[in-house]
Amino acid sequence: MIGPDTAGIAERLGVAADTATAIPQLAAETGLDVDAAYAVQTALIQRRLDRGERLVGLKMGLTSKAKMAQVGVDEVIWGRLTDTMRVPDGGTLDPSRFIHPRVEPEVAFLLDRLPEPGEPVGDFTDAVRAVAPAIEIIDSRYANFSFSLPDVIADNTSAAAFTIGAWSPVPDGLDNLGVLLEIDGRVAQVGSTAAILGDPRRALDEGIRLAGRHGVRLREGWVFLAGAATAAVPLKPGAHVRVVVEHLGTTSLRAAA
Ligand code: OOG
Ligand code: MG
Repeated sequence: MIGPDTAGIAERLGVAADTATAIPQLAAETGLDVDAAYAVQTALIQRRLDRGERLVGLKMGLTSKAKMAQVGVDEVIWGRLTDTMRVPDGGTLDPSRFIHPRVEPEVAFLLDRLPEPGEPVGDFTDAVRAVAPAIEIIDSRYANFSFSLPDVIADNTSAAAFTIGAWSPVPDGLDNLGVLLEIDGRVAQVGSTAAILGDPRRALDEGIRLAGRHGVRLREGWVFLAGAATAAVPLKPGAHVRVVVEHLGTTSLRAAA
């Protein structure tokens, strides 16, 4: 039997993102399983690299129960970040570039030298140079933000944009820091970094392991988003978004009106 048309599916998802036009789910119809979905994601990212974008990091998805429940998928997933997805801290982003963007509070790691494939991470402070509060903007290319596990993997785990606050040295503990997502000065979500796999440091182990299965190695100097600590909130035109992570500080962005 001939497998799913990886290049064709990546093209459909790429055009959906480029034109901010939602498409129907496609995994069931094309027979996409998890492995084939990561192959589509690779082709989708290659399409960006071919037009000059650079790979700058990795993001985890569905590392918290709140996120799993919100989208009805309960497996940890990972996706890729490119340079054009980064919005400066305090910067403005044009929400009309997206279909139905949502924002979520995250913790970012700046990666240092990582162990060889198959070796344990060992000391977290050897693997991570610095940590920061972050905002991820997600935008499913599927209508109604509705997808299956292979659908969301193929769609680069809904990655759209991200903002990172000032980097801090790695603190002693990261496992129980308060997290706040504010929209226009009002609290939209509250949580704790404990929601991220019990401890966001665990997300790095998972990222190394899961990406390694598909031949992807994390690189020194890359950014790593550990996954959202709370459910995501729609990003409306004109909104001011601020994330606070206890001890790590804040980061913000504005959606153009
Ligand atoms: C999938 C991406 C999930 C996270 O932090 O959990 C994610 C989605 O919710 O569309 O980025
Ligand atoms: Mg996220």
